[in-house]
This record gives sequence, structure tokens and C-alpha cells, in this order.
Amino acid sequence: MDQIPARPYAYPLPERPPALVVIDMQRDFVEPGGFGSALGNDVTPLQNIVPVVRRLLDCARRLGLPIIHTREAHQADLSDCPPAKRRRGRGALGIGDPGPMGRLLIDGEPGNQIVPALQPRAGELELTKPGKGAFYATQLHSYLQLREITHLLVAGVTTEVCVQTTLREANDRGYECLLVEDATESYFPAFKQATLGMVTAQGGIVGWVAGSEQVIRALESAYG
Ligand code: C5J
Repeated sequence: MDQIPARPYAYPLPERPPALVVIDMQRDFVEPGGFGSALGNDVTPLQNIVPVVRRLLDCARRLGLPIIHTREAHQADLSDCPPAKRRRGRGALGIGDPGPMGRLLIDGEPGNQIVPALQPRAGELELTKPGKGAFYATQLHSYLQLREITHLLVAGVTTEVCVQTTLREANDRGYECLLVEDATESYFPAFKQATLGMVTAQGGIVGWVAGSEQVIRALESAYG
């Protein structure tokens, strides 16, 4: 059986290829002037992973793996944004406030688009999600079930918020998840490291972690 060298042990690749899930690589989080920088964060570390995520996407595209992109997005009237979410996680501006790239975290605004280098292509699923996790109030589970997809390779931002929440949601639904460690990033380096540890501790209580080079090499060998 093909496998990816990973922590805490090798990740067995299934016969049916895994899906690549790219979480929230949207301008709101990655570019200056978005929601992330309105919260007072330096977005540079998140920008640095864009080429790595692109290499993963290119590999998945070459091999015909299912690809899912998510965006954290709310309706313009904020009817899908709980007041508690809007009250917390505020900096200079909050969700729905106008910023340099339009209203923050609002579907359809320029800042809510995925960064140009990672734009979804025809045949790839682009999901808006009102929560941190990609399974909450979305079609993701039924999309994966319909295609009998059991394994997920996860990338994107931020590691300890939307990425980790998605991993845990996926775990509870029975998916085998691998987090690609150089294709995910946080505004807080210690939180990223803590998340990698939490995922793989206790025999992989949430899943596996591996670097993009190992992932790409193993995928090419298994499905190329
Ligand atoms: C946050 C996310 N940080 N995509 N969202 O609120 O991690």
C-alpha cells in the first residue's frame, strides 16, 4: 500500500484518491487591509505559504484529485453571523465593517475572494462557510460522501482556528485527515506548533502531519 511518510506514523493512501481541502486562502486573511490585519496581525507569514499551497494544488490538478476551496463568508445582511461571533474577534474593525477591500468577511466583496495565485478552477468546489469549521452549515459532508471520499489532505489558514476546527469536524465524521505542515500558517507561530502537536499526539488522535514535498512525492507515486 502506498503511504505518505508522516507523523505520528505513515499515512496510508487509499485506492480512491484523497481530496485536497484548502481552507480560507482569501484576501481577508492573507492580504494587508483585510480582516486579519484589522485584528492587528502581520499577514506576512500567511503570504509565505501561498507558493506551497499552489504546488499542492498543481499536483492535485495533475493527478485529478478532488479539490475543495473554502472561504469564511457571511451574507451581506449578516443573518448567518451569530451576534456573539460579531462581538468577539474585533480589532480596529469587525465582521461586516467596511475596509479597504470592501466589507470584512462578506460574501462577494473583493476581500472575500481567494488570492489570485490560488483561484479555484472549473470542476473544483468552492464553498462559503459561515463558521470556523468547513462542515458546519455547508454541503461538504454530503459532497464527500457522494464521491465516497474517505481521506482528506488539509491546507490553509489559520492553523489553530479554521483549519483545526475543520480537522476536528472531519474526525468526528470519520475522515482520515493529514495536515500539510508547510501549507498551513497562523499569525501566531506558537499556536501553529501547538496545533501540529495536538493533531498528532496520542497516536494521531486527530490525524497526521507531513511536509508538502513528502505529500507530493507520495501522491505522484500512488496516483501518477
Ligand atoms: C479566523 C480562519 N481566524 N480562517 N478564521 O477567524 O482561521
